[in-house]
Amino acid sequence: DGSSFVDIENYLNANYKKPSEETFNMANGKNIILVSMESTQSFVINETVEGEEITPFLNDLIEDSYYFENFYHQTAQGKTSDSEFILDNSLYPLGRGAVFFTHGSNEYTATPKIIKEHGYYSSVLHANNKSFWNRDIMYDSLGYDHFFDIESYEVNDENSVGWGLKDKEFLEQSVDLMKTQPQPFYSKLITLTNHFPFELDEEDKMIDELTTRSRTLNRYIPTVRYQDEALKHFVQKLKDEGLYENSILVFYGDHYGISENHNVAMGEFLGREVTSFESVQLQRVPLIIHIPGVTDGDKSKVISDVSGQIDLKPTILHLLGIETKNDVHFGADLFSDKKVEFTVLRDGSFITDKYVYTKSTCYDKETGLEIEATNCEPYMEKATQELDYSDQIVYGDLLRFYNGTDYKEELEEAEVTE
Ligand code: GP9
Ligand code: MN
Repeated sequence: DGSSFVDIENYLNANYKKPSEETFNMANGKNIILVSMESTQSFVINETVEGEEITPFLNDLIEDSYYFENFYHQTAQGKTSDSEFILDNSLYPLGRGAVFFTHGSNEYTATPKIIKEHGYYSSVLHANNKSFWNRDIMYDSLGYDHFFDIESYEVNDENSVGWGLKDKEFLEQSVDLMKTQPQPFYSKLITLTNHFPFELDEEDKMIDELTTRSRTLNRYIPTVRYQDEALKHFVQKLKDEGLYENSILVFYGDHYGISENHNVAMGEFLGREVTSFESVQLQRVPLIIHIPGVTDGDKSKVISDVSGQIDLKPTILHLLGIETKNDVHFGADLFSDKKVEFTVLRDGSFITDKYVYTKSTCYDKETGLEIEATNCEPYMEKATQELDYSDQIVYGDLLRFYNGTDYKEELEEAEVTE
C-alpha cells in the first residue's frame, strides 16, 4: 500500500529534536574534519593485548573529547559508501546493493550542500580511484566542492600496502591538501590500511598479531594499531600546520571489520560466546568528537546513550548553529536532551536503552538474555516504518520536491506508492 509524503513529513516532524542550548552553535565557523576509520569497531577501544593498548592514541584523545560508546554503524552492502551516505544525508542506505551506485544521481539535501549556504567549502580526501563506489557521481549529487582522489596523492611501492597508500602517508599528504582549501571547510578523510585482509609491512607492526583460530582477526589488531599511530601523527601535523585550533575533529568507524564468520575466534578473544545479541553489540563503532579548547579535560564526556551514524548530520549542523527543523533527516542531535534512545540497523535489528532486538528475538540489553517478545513489540513497527519511509524517499527521489526550507505543495498531493 502507499503512503503520502505528508505521512513521511508528519513522521519526521514528530521525530525532530530541539538542539541543546549548550552545544548549539558551539563550533560555529570552525572547520569540520571528519575521519572515516576503516573497519574500526568499538571493541578495540581501551582494550589491551598482553598489556599493550590497541589504540593508545584514540584512548588518550577520548580523554579530551565527547566519546559515544554506544554508537552503531548502520551500513549494509555498500560498506564505506553506505556510511558516507548515512552521515551526509541522515537517510538509511538500501537493504540491497549500494545506494551510491543505484541512486547516485538523485537529488539530495546533504550536509555539504546545506553548509555551502553558510560559507563552507567541502571536500572528500581518499587515495583511491574516483569512480570506486561511484563516488565521483555521488559526491556531485551530495554537493561536494572537490574530491581529492588518488590523482592528488603521491603513491609509490614504498608508501603503499594492501589496498594502496598507507594511512600515515595518506593523512600526512592530506593535511597539505587541506591547507590549500578556503576556510571554513568540511572535509571527510577516508582511511584504508585497516581494510580486509589487513596487510601490513613488518616495519609498521607495533603490536603482535593475536593467536586465535582466525587469521583475519589476528591480523586486524596490528592494522588497527597502525591506524591509531597514523592518526596520532595526523593530529600532530594539524597542530604544526595551524589547522588544529580552528577545527573540530569527528572520528568515526565506518562499519565492522570482523564478520560473523569469525564468531568463534572473536568469542575466544572477548572471553564470552558471540551470540546473536553479542553480534549486534559488536556493530558498535567508535565516535569521537573533539573540539579543541572546549572538550579538554573535565569538559570531556563519555556518552552512553544509544545512537547511530544517522544522528551525525543533525548533530554537526547544530554544532555549527544551523537549524534543522525543516530538513529531512531520520537521526537526531546526539546532544539533545530530548533524543530518544532508539537505533535501527539496516537489517531491521534495533537497540533501545533497555532492549536489543535481532533475528526475531528480544534481548535484555543488560544481561544479554532472551526475554519475552512483548518487551520489544512497541518498537517493532517504528523500526520497520522508519526504514520504509527512508526507502520511499530514495526510491522515489523525493528530495527533488523539497526546496530546502519547506516541502513543495505539489508534493503534498502526490501519492507515493511502492
Ligand atoms: C575503498 C574504501 C574501502 O575506496 O572505501 O571500501 P569498503 O570495502 O570498506 O567499502
Ligand atoms: Mn570501509
